[in-house]
Amino acid sequence: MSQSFAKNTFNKLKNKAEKALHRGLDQHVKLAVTGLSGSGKTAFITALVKHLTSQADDKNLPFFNVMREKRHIATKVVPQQALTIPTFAYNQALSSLLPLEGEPAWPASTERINTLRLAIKYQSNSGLRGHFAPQSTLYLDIIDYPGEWLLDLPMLEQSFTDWCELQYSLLMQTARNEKAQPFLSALAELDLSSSVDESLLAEVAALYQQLLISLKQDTKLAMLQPGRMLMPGELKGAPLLQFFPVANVPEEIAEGSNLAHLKKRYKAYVKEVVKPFYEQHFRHFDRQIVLVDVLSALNEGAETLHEQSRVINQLLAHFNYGEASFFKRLFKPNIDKLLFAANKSDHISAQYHKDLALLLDSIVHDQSNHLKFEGVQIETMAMSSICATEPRQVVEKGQQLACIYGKPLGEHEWVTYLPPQPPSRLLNKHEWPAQGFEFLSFSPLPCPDKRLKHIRLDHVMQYLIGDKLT
Ligand SMILES: Nc1nc2c(ncn2[C@@H]2O[C@H](COP(=O)(O)OP(=O)(O)O)[C@@H](O)[C@H]2O)c(=O)[nH]1
Ligand SMILES: [Mg+2]
Repeated sequence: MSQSFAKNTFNKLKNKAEKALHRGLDQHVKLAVTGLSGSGKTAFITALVKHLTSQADDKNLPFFNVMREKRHIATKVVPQQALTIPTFAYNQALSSLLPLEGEPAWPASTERINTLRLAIKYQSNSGLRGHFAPQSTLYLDIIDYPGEWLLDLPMLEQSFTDWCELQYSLLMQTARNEKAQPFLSALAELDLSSSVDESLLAEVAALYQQLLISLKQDTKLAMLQPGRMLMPGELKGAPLLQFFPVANVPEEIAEGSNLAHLKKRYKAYVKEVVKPFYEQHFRHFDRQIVLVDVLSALNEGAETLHEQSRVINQLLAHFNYGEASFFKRLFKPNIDKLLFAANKSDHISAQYHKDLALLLDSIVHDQSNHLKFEGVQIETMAMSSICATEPRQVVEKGQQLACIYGKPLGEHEWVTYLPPQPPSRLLNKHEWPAQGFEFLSFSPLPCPDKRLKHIRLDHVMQYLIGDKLT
């Protein structure tokens, strides 16, 4: 009697302890997803959620250990904790890719930060957790934010004068100069030292904004600041956004002048837009994936690819956690794993995926070495969140050609197409092939079985969160 009483109590206690332990062992990870607009953030998050919530098995995700080891129990979307950030429109995105009727289409693009929380329930496989708490839950907060915002990072360290020097000199480059003429001539007519004329400043700022937008659309150049001019969101029309770089900022700036206002707005932008983003969001991220549309950059040419490379390296320099790092002192970021993914690898044949990964690797190589030294893990991969093509072997003149089959974006005919081989390292201008590169974009494939296909999304998952699911 007394023995069974003791046993009972013991079991109760054990139960309680398990529950407490269980709670204690639930983990939270903030995974940030970024990349320039069009790099595939929406598609990536949609695919991530779809594969985890309804295609989560070892056949579909063999390189994701929790799947291969059959320890995944179930994943579902749960209410997010951040109440001020819009929720990622998962159902909307999915129904565009898997419509009940009609043709599938890529989800509409979003330009704001948004978030979604997943609860991943799994069986622990080791040690303490495995023994006491057979089931654990990983709460994964996925945060989607425009890469354009990240590009404002260097502004935190630049005075208005520094910023002008850099940005104005960029406008003198051949790639930008012609497009910049309307802005530059309006600027030439603006008397910077006369007393402020807000509507005039707004007009010139609008020309500068148009310039940034057209550079982005037509050239895919990446060094475009301020980033919020490209994605104003709720700041649309705010005076805070109405500034632009000028040539030769004098040391003495007359109070109340046009120039004084530009400087004031620049400072306000840095303080009230750039800084809060890092304080409220960025420094709380645990893991970061940066999606890079390498193939589109190759399509644009050497200049665009080199600029993307410079931008990535500038970014990485800011991730540098060395003691002396300005960034570290200011924000103490948490990110301990960083993944650069060359996305949309379904646009090329499987035999070239390696080249694509090597190319991205050669872009991040120098800076990544510094980061690794500081204990940040950094990796590059070629992947595709949502496969829009199928491989096709074609024999031509006795030769096997690895082609892809799909429906080019905006067209009605399906094509079998032999994509070019991407270079496996950053080529300089002289090495660039005369005919350039042409990689096609495709519409999403119809999926009668309601299952999305991916390329190496399981590797990506393993790298980003695999260690949290052991
Ligand atoms: N083939 C292919 N195309 C993709 C993939 N991900 C994105 N895309 C294409 O890139 C476009 C932009 O993607 P989106 O996710 O909206 O980019 P975001 O602006 O970064 O959110 C899509 O409309 C697709 O055309 C992918 O995995 N494979
Ligand atoms: Mg998006």
